[in-house]
Amino acid sequence: MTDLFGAAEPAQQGREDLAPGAVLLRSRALAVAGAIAEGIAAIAAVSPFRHMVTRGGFAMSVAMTNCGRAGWVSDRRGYRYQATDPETGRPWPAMPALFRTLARDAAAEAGFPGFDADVCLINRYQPGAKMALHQDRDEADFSHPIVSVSLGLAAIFRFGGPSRSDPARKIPLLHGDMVVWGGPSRLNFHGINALKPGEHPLCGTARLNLTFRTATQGRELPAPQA
Ligand code: MD3
Ligand code: FE
Repeated sequence: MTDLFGAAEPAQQGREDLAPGAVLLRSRALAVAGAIAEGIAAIAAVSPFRHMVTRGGFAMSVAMTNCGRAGWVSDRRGYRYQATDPETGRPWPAMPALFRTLARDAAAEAGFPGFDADVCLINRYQPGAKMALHQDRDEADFSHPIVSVSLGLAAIFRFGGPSRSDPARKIPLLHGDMVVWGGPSRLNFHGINALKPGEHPLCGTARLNLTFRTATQGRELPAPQA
């Protein structure tokens, strides 16, 4: 960040409780942002970013890939977690140790010790890309939080309540910010406003978002369908 006079402005740090169970950790991932970006590039070299289609057949504006024991997928049959990448027919790339540890440590700081993510969904936003208001309910057990990391261009996050019609608060998510979404906030509606164009030194014209999830709980995953 630079101020009006071009001087470097230190990124904001610290903890903010957004709602019961929802904890914003400003700049928590900043020190490892470069290593995360390298990890994402290695994952995307195996399982490339792609625009999945919804059940209704519309391509999502956000491009996605995954790493871990399973990955979140959407197609004409709906949403699910699947052990293989439908584009490659191969298992998703393994989750880097740095990713798992970062998510575990942030969750513990927010009051959720022992968080052990088995899935990391990676979202890539280019200018204009957005995510409509939704709930995350495809995971096996909502007692576990979701942990998010934002990299690159800033976005406006909309954080609502347990009902779609609840008022939504607008929160800017900046490069390096982490949020732990657990407890009573786990099923709150949320979304991302259309990304504004810009240039970021590490991520170029994009915003990257990682969401760590305990999606499978070690249970059998549905067999991939041809
Ligand atoms: C609040 N991603 O992938 S991360 C998603 O920035 C998703 O790409 C957004 O929503 C993004 O499903 C937001 C923040 C987030 C993730 C899960 C939540 C917020 C949440 C679950 C419950 C409440
Ligand atoms: Fe979500």
